[in-house]
Amino acid sequence: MSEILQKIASNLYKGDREAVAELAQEALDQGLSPGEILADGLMAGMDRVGRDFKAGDLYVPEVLLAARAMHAGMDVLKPLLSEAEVPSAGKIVIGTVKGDLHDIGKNLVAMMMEGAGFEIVDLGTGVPPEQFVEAVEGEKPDLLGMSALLTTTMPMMRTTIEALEQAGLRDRVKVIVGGAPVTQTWADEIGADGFGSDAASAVDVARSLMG
Ligand code: B12
Repeated sequence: MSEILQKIASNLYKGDREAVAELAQEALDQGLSPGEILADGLMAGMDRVGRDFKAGDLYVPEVLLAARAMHAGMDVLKPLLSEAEVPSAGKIVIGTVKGDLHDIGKNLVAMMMEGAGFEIVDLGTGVPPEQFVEAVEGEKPDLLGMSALLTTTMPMMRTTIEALEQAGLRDRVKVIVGGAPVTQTWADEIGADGFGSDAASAVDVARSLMG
């Protein structure tokens, strides 16, 4: 892998957002594609952050700094990703469920989906079922993505799916779910259409549901 991509990954890991933004621009100037910089620079760095965080070698403040650096790199790539890569892969409304304020994973999923050509409507965090329903009605997305990081907020996913059913909108949208405590078994149990254990598999699932 090229040296500059490794530098992007290691500066993202360190949470140095200025360096990540500058290096992303430099990589573009060297002729690397935005997709390559995203996958082998930014995501590679974030994967390492995720692994070390799981192992207890990194703590929350470091994860937040790395996420900020990821955003800085994405800001450089975003305009190019949206015009250069796949035209429009589909539209997704995404949010973290009511009662839950965790958004690092959801933001990563949204960024990866955007990189893969999806149009994103991000409702943010603490999104109540009725707001998801309203967005499905108004935005007419192909997919609805819900994130939950707390075992106490996971049931909100089921409540939201039920609210979609009650509003007569369930057949209009494919529902995908994710977040650290969420599993395929849970997704099946609540009647979701798909589950993604990380941002890359979220994109794969979204693509396969789009046919
Ligand atoms: C960072 C963090 C916080 C930050 C959140 C900052 C932010 N802006 O998000 C802060 C400090 C604010 C926080 C607060 C709390 N937290 Co917290 N937090 C975490 C921590 C350390 C990391 C979560 C994270 O960002 N991971 C990194 C991302 C990249 O991973 P991810 O979220 O899993 O996302 C990936 C996948 O799951 C998937 N994915 C995620 N969403 C989606 C959506 C879709 C559609 C798809 C397909 C895929 C997908 O793709 C993502 C990218 O790969 C976890 C510990 C852990 N190991 O998970 C605890 C953790 C989730 N928190 C926990 C708790 C208890 C809390 C608090 C209640 C603490 C308190 N007493 O106040 C509050 C709750 C606040 C609230 N109401 O939400 C517990 C939950 C326990 C449980 N089983 O319910 C955990 C597990 C810590 C622990 N071991 O106790 N937290």
